[in-house]
Amino acid sequence: MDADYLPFHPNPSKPAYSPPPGAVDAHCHVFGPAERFPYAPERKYTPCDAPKETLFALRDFLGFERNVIVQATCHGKDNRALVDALKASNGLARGVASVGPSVTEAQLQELHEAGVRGVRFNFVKRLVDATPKEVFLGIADRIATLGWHIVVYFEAQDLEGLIPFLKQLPTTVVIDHMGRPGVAKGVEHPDFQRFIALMEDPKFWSKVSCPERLSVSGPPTYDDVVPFARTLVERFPDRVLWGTDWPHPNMKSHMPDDGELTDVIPRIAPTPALQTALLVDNPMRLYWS
Ligand code: 0GY
Repeated sequence: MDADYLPFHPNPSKPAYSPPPGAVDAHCHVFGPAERFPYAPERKYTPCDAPKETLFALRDFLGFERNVIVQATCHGKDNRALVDALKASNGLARGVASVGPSVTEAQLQELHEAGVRGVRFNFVKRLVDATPKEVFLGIADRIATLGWHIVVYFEAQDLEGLIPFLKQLPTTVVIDHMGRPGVAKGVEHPDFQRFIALMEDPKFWSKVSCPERLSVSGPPTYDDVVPFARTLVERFPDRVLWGTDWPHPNMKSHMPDDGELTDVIPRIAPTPALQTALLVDNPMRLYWS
């Protein structure tokens, strides 16, 4: 299978916004190279290779100092490309892995030593076949003892049914991409208000990321996504994270310019204090303490 989505932007622009010293890109991926780290047979899409060297160069170019690299579904539960990138990062990257119930204690320990601090549970039906909740709960209990947290990815229409499960999880729970709100509905819509109500529970964190996936108005400014992210940043300043989502897997509509994405930050976090919380203090507390 050849790559079936757009390649990442070959030449992102330099952002006008300068992230504060120590800023973390807390949601990004590495893919392949396929000849060394083959894609999972069960994958739902095939990415183009997005190697660690390119990620680290982008980090420096955009003005970030660290990365949190998240295992994406195209690599399944084979975390070797992730571990390889973490080991090459000189301590400047942490990871979120994907594991199954058969993972051994030794394997979890090895992931921890490489810099993994969380697991990802994916509920997006176009990306994965469903995993029984009991399986996730079993994994959750095991990783909780390592001090890890859980990253969950779901779409807005599935939140209501997931709430009892999410409340049951024994660790901090980080929700990808604001729970993927339908931005045309507006911030006041009951769907996003349900998400905000969940966030009132201090065990939940949100990534205020991925305007490129959520926007109807589109690039370069992604205006319709800004009020959603800004609402979360202002209301829950100590429990929000930001990431580029490079290399933007599975994007078919357009490929974002990572410089333009970085320039959205001061619009969703309008003060230096909010920017430092979002980009430095929060990710450092969750991934490096
Ligand atoms: C993202 C978003 C997507 C893909 C994945 O694991 C994945 O394959 O998360 C998506 O298609 O929305 O965060 O990378």
